[in-house]
Amino acid sequence: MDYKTIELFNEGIIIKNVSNFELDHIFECGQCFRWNKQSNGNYIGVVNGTVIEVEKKDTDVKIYNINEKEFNDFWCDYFDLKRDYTAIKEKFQKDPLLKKSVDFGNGIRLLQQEPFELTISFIISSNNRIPMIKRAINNLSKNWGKAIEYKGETYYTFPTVADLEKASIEEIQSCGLGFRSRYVKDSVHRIYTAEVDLEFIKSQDDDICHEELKKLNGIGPKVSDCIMLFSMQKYSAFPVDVWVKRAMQFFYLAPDVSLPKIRTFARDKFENLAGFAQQYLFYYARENNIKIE
Ligand code: 8HG
Repeated sequence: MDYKTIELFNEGIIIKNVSNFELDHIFECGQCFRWNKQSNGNYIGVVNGTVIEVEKKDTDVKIYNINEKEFNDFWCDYFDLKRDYTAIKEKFQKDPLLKKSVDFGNGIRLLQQEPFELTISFIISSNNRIPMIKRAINNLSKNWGKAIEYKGETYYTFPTVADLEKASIEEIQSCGLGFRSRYVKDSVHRIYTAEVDLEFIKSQDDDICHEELKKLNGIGPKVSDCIMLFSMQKYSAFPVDVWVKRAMQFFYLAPDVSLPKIRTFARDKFENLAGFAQQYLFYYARENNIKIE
C-alpha cells in the first residue's frame, strides 16, 4: 500500500500520505495519452467515461470529481495504489546503472488502463510521435466518443467498441492515423465480432497474452508489450522502442544489439519486474534525450 487513508472534501477525495506518486512522472512517462497538464500543475484526464482532475499537495493527492465509492471500486487500482513501489525501487537501486533512472523518475506508477482503449492507442503509436498519437486519439474520441462537460470545457470519452465499429476507414483516416487506419479498422471489427476477446487474452499468462495480441494486424512485439503492460498487468513485458534501446545500450550493452535480444536480456535480468524497469528507463532516456554515438 502506498497511501494511509482517504478523506473527503467538497469536490472529491484526498488521499493522505501517498508515497511514490509524482504527477509529471506518472503522466509524462509514456504510458498514457489522455492526461494533460494544466497551467496550475494539476492534470486533467478522461478515463472510464469520466473527466477527473488530480492535484498533488505535499504528500497528499487530491482527486476532483470522484467519490469514496468510486475511489475504492476503480481509482485505487487505476493508480496502482495497493502496490509498494518502495520495495520495487529498493531492488532496482542496488543496480548502480538502473539507480540513476529510478531516482530520476522516482514517482512513476504504472496505471491500470482499459484494454480496448490501449490496444487502439498503441496501434496508433507505432512509428509515431507522442503529440501526434495524442491528437489522433483525441480526434477519434471527438467523433465517436461521448461529450462531457467539466469546469465549462467539453471533453470526449474514448469510444466504445460498438461506436468505433460504425466508423469507415476514410473517416478513421481523417483523424490523422495514416497507414494505421486499416489496422485500427480491422482490430475494432475483430474485437466487435468477438473473434478477439481482450478479457480472455488478459486472463492468460504473460507469454500467451503477448502472442495472442500479436495476432492483430498492426501489433508487433513492442506494441504487444505496451498493451499487456499498461492494461493487462503483465509485468514481465519489456517494450523496446528507440528510447529503451538507447537506454539499454547506454547502461548495459554493446551498441548494435537487435531489439529481440535486448528484450530477452532485460526479461532475464529483471524477471517479473521488467515492465517497471522499462518505464524508469524510457522516462529517463526520453526526458534527457540520451544519444548513442
Ligand atoms: O511507455 C513506453 N515505453 C516504450 N518502450 N515505448 C513507448 C512508450 N510510450 C510510447 O508512446 N512509446 C513509443 O515511443 C510509442 C512511439 O513509438 C514512441 C514515441 O516516443
